[in-house]
Amino acid sequence: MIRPILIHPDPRLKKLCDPVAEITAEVRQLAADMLETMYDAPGIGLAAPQVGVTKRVIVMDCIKEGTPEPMALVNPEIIWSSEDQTVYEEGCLSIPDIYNDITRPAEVKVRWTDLDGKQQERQFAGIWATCVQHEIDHLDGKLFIDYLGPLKRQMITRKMEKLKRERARAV
Ligand code: K1U
Ligand code: ZN
Repeated sequence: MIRPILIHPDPRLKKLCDPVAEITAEVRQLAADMLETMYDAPGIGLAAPQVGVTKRVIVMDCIKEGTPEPMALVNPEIIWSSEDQTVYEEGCLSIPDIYNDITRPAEVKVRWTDLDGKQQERQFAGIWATCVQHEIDHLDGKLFIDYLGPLKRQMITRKMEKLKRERARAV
């Protein structure tokens, strides 16, 4: 099921999400719905708070062409970050049509629980590293615009408020 994506500003996007205690059918369904929502948007990642669920679940697939590589990560944690930094022009499905260069560690090692309840670890590089950091930030109530200066952030927030007013009027 495709779930509606929350648009900034929304208090649910600012919350610290709760760890998942157990992999249940509900968690598996949430991950499946999030992947469907992400592919439909389209996007390369999605975090549970973006669909209004304040649980530590993210999904990603950064393969743009070729065989898809869907991933669902429960309780993801960054356990190592490279000294090397990289700049990527990030977007966010909760901040439509806004893109900005963001600097982050070029590589990260992440530990998470998969949908079978098994612990996994993997080192991410390139767009996968940028995306996993962007998604884990969502679980901590942080958006990519929080890395920008206050004036730019305020300008974007006002644009999004206007977009939300227009969308509300259109229904
Ligand atoms: O979390 C999100 O809001 C999803 C976001 C993930 C992301 C994008 C870029 C850098 C870091 C994290 C998106 O997927 S925005 C849409 C996007 O990047 C895209 C859409 C279609 C094709 C390719 C990329
Ligand atoms: Zn985002």
